[in-house]
Amino acid sequence: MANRNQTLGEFIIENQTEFKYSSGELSRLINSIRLAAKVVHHEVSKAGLVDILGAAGDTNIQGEDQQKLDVYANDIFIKTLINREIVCGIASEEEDDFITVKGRNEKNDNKYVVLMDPLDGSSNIDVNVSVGTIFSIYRRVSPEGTPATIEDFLQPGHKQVAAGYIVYGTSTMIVYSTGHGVNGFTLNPAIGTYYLSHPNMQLPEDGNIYSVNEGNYVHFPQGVKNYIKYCQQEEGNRPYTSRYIGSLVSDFHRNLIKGGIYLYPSTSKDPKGKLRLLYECNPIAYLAEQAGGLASDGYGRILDIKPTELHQRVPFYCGSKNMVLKAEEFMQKK
Ligand code: P6P
Repeated sequence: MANRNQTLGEFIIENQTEFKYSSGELSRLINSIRLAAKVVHHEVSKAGLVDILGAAGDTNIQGEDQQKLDVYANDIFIKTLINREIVCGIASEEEDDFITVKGRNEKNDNKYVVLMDPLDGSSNIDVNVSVGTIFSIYRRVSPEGTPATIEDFLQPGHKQVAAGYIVYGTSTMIVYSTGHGVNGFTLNPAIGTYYLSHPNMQLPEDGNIYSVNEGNYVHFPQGVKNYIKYCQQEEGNRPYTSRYIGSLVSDFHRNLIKGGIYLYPSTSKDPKGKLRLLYECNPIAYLAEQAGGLASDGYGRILDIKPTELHQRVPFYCGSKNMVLKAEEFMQKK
């Protein structure tokens, strides 16, 4: 039985041997993410009070205005990861190219690469709606002692050794997996400690929530239009409830707990969809599968896609197993 008073630190130590590379490096990596999340939580929770809102003036490779908190979160996670001397490379939505990282001994013998969306859903910041950080961790495939290469980052999602997110919502939570199920930890900001609040999270096989930006309806493939109409029909536990926060982490987190499906289809405007494969879809897909759910591009498993570029986009259907299967059925009919 999970000990709900267990702290994240105690949980990491207790479960360290489960991890096949249990040299303690992955634990130190998760610990660095834990620390960075606390620092970002502190800024996000007071965003309305200090002049940190509003676009930083720059735009990132996605052509999106960079909110100052985007830039801040990116800097905090990069600095914290580098200081822990575990990663040989970092890729971020906010960085055009990946960053190679040398250890203090000026060698490249660190074994992991991290890919991240440092502040997902950042357009919600100015309206006080929850946002999140998403991270994905791989063992490097390039030779130790040499600088990280693009191949270290272009691995299929099923090669991830860990993945997770931080949701800065009504409370701040870390939800992550190292391949042995999904666990959620809630931050007690008064003492800066995370507690095991959601042990062994399971995605209900069925749900009655669908999450999609219906403003794009006219641009969706016909299969998606047909699936949305199916969700709205009176039959069985339908019509489903429509919930769309505009923050993948928040929509996924709700569906993980209650059951549901999140859809970001391709559209005539964005034929590849909008979401990025490497640091949004793969980590969320890893968690979905670890929790008993599915993640698809409408035709196949997200985690089997062989990436070809750092910021590539894919259509994304993720959540309760039977809901994703039904959405795929409508997509494949058309
Ligand atoms: P739209 C945020 O920019 C994001 O990547 C996801 O977090 C979110 O679900 C989606 O895009 C929102 O996109 O086009 O519906 O505003």
